[in-house]
Amino acid sequence: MDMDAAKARIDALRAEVAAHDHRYHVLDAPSIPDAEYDKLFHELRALEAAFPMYASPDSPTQRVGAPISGDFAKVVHAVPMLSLANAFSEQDVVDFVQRAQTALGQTNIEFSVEPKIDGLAMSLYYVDGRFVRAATRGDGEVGEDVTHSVRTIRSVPLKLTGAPAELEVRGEAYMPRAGFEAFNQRARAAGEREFVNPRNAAAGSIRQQDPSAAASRPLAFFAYGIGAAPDGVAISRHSALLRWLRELGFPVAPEVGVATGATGCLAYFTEIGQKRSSMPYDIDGVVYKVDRLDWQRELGFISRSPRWAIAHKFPAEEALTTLEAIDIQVGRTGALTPVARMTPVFVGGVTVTNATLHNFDEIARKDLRPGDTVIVRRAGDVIPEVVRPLLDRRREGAALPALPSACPVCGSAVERIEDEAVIRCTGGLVCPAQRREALRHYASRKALNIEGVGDKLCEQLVEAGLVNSIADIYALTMPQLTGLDRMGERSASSILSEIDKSRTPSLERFLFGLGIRDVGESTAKALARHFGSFDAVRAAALRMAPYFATSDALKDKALKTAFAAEPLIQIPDVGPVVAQSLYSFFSDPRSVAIVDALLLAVTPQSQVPAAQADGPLSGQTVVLTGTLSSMARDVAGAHLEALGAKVSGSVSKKTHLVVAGAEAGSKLAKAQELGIPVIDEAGFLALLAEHGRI
Ligand code: D41
Repeated sequence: MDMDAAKARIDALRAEVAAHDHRYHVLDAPSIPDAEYDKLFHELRALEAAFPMYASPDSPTQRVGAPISGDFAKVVHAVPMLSLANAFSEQDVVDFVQRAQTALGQTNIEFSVEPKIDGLAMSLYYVDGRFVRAATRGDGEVGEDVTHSVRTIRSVPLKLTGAPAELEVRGEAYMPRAGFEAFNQRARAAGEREFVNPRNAAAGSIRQQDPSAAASRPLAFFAYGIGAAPDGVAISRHSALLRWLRELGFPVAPEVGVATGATGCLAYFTEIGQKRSSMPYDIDGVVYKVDRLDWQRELGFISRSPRWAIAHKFPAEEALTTLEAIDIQVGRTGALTPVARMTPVFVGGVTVTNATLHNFDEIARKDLRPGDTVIVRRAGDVIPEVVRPLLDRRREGAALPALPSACPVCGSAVERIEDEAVIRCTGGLVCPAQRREALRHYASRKALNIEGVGDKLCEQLVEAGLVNSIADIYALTMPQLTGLDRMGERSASSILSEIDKSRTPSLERFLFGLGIRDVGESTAKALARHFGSFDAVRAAALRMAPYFATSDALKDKALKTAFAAEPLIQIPDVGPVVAQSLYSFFSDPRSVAIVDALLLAVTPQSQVPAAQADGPLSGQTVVLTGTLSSMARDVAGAHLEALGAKVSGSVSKKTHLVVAGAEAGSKLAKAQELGIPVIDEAGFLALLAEHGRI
């Protein structure tokens, strides 16, 4: 870079950094993520180092910490409040530990390890055990007097017993997450400004002029150190100092501990990282401090950071990137889901390129337009989210995407159901996207678990026209498969054998695999357990016809009562929504055709339904004998058990009912002898029908 270009860039960066400083520290309303700010700051510092002729005392790099807003009285810190150097990688930590150990001529030294609270550094000053003043850290030398707000923080002790004559306690004021949520909810309800995160909420609250306003904000405090060493207190370790502060009545983060060497510090980092999302306050890393105070003194500090401490930061959870496009994905049920396509960006420890935008209302609510610079967030293992656009970086002419008027894949009309945010393709299985998704779902691990039939193959099969409905995969042949791109004989034959293996699935996997709307894994399982056979599920679903014949049939009192007594509705997971979805599926000729074709190739395994404690046949013992032409004996038994009956193999005085099929022999004779009621197959089917089993 030539000198002129450097000068221009330095000036631009100074102006930009200064503007962000103002927004962050004075207005408590940052407009870019911290990591983005750090990048600008570092670029500026690097340029200033490379071009020292442009050094200036006015540069934001010459000031550490926050500017003084002028609204508050200034407080000069008797002992400057140092800043913490940062470590961003394991190597940085290893280097830090190595440097300290080499300087001290020691190995395996101990560190006080602490969560790094994402709050506001503060100094609390006590005289004769009385709280007299609180100041923000400010630039480390001079802070602001915020005694009036800090006095309202309930976890700050106002009176100490057994304290030295003078004591300055340092720590972080913060807003617990729960308090932050509640606070923002109230602000929203009152039409007031919400804060972007707990840190800014804490900063904004502390810098409130009106202490009663500060008092209504749920702030808290954790101590992490002291100013000058107090008189008459003999403490030789930082960990002991924290204990002493706790005994004096100061809150200290419960996660603090002691670790040995780089290995111990890194283990602590991992441990806290795992706890992070469940902790009640935001943290942005951990802090390691040489535990022995005499060693701290020996190490001293460089510029404004102690050589004996370092902050190990978690990877940034927010970053800026460009929203390149908003694509539309068509799901298995036809739902059109907008997806953000972004310039790849490293955030929260992974590279993010796509993020679901859920639905079109969400795009409008967030005002996201292709071309926008956006903030992307990814916390812990949470799915990435597009938080918001930076409006001041919006290109002219950027427009909200139009609502799709047709399916982007098959061109079919779309529908939007009232009160639902989703727009759906009406193409059903005409739509290749829905066909592909149906197949992918059917073959997926939790459904039929057909190994080798993944995303890519499903796409190829549908594209090549080999599979139009899931039933078609059972008709696939070797030549068809080997005709596909990149498909050798070996993989083709292993896929065919995997498909073959899926011909006798459990009932629950089969039901789940059909992809019936609103029938997830657990509902499928509940249906399978309750009904025991596919036919029974289908029959129960078809019994729903009268209730969904018109959209307000269920407003009829009598129908509503009958509905509540339906076998399907007895399942805990199943209410009107699932019932309607099941009915729609089993009454739609398109899905019926697929199911019937599928049942020629696949035999879902019937299972013994879980006995119903309060079924219509509860307490009755039933004996099955002879041959039934309409179903296997175990299925018949399963139906009876589902109705609460106990199925027994032998007739006795305790038998309540005998079902006698063709060619029944001695059991039938015995029942007649004992005068026990006997029904034939037709009677049995009528009984099952009466109770909604078929
Ligand atoms: O929890 C924190 N945010 C925290 C901040 C902590 N646990 N320890 C800290 N220790 C220091 C030194 C080592 C310099 C006394 C700190 C900070 N400083 C700090 N907070 C803001 C600037 C510096």
